[in-house]
Amino acid sequence: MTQLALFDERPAAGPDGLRYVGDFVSTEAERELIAHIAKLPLKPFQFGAFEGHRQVKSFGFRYDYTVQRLTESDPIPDWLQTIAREVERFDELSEGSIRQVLCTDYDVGVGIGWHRDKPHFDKVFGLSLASPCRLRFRRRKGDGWERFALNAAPRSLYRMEGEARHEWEHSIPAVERRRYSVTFRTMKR
Ligand SMILES: O=C(O)CCC(=O)C(=O)O
Repeated sequence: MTQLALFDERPAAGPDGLRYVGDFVSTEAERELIAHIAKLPLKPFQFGAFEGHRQVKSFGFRYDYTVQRLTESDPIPDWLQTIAREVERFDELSEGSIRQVLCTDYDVGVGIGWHRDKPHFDKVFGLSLASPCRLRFRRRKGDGWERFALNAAPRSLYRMEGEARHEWEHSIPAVERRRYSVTFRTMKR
């Protein structure tokens, strides 16, 4: 499923631990993934008493903000296992390292605010589908912020580990066209 990379490197001046590759999946695989995601019982992201505008479905585990802990979710289905194995090979991880998968549907005008992923997870990979987004990064520097942004093209994959994952926050401003993403996470030992 992996295609010839447009580039596969730490983007110039980007945070350490950020890796990006274009055309990680083919247009056909992208269509199939979107068709699968569209059939999922997606629900608005629950943040305690608040609801986000993006629609999500977790597999493997999900973080429950009400009880503030990780809870088990439905097992990762075969169609996501296949792509999870591709992601593991891309980052030379052992098979089965990815134990959490999150499918997200961002309607037009929806984004995600500044955050770091929960500490229970280790490496984080994001597959972008259907439309591009601006993946923004920031970390404290003196009284201000050090900033970086990456244009994540449809079918591309990014990886966050090390500083990009633990020191920098990331966010996505409101998307102009409907975007789907599949987030793959390994677990902290
Ligand atoms: O859609 C994406 O690529 C980012 C998702 C994300 O940051 C998250 O769900 O925590």
